[in-house]
Amino acid sequence: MELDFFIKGRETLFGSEYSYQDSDYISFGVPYDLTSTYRIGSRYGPRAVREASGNIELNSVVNPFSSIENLKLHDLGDVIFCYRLSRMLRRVYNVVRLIISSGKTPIMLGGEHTFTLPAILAILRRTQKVTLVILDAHFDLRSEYLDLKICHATYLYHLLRRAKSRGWEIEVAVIGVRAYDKEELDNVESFGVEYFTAPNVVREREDIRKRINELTEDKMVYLSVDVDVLDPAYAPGVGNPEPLGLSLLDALEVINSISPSASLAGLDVMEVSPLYDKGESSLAAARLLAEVLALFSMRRVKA
Ligand SMILES: [Mn+2]
Repeated sequence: MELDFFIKGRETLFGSEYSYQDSDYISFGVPYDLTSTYRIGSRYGPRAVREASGNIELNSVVNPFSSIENLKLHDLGDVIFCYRLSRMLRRVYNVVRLIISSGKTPIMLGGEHTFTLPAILAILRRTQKVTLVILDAHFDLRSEYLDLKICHATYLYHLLRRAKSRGWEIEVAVIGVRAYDKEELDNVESFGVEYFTAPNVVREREDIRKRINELTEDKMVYLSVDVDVLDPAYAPGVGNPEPLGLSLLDALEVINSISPSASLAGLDVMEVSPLYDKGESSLAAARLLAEVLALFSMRRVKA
């Protein structure tokens, strides 16, 4: 149609225009934040990250010879909102199930961190094992929080409990953590969660790089980034900002140390809450996504 020459369509992640069929990566947003306890507003995260992603260059800053210009990505749009969390969890589970059953890699834009639970359950149901690399200021390992069982502060607890009860193999490393309570530390112990605090990431750079590399060697890796892993100086627009966090470069260094032999089972970038800043957090999330995708697509070509 002649109008197509003049009109830009719907905003997609990185302006991608590939069809679903032609794509390796499928992105979708989850505009839901009803269990947020502090700064509500991550429902606007997907939209803000899409907008930011359309306004940065597609080269990789960290790996200068790679780019996501030709990344085969299709952006589905957002999961249809409904109030009831259980139904929303089910929707995300089904979206991820359908994406992976068509042989493609899901990319989820949050939305609250809660939705990492159904995303990984969908993957585990298919693969029975996964290595989880989580960047987060928090463990999210409470068994319940403020009278809610499933919420942004408890998703990892319920994921690990279900995985264990079904006999699925799940290895977990939480990186950049710096805010937790006693129950969570007990759960870290009982679930065997490996973790590196934010000060450790800076002080023991080489050791941590080595350990992440080892941990992910030949593994199916799911990477979950809660943007609050970054210091509020870099990303003030998140649900639960925590001082003393990572810089964007620290975070990218950690991600870069994922073994080249790992394959990417899925990826999410959660908790961007754009009402609390002037776009810094969405830009940080978009840049992070671009770097991760550049890294893995470079590897995909090599493989
Ligand atoms: Mn968090």
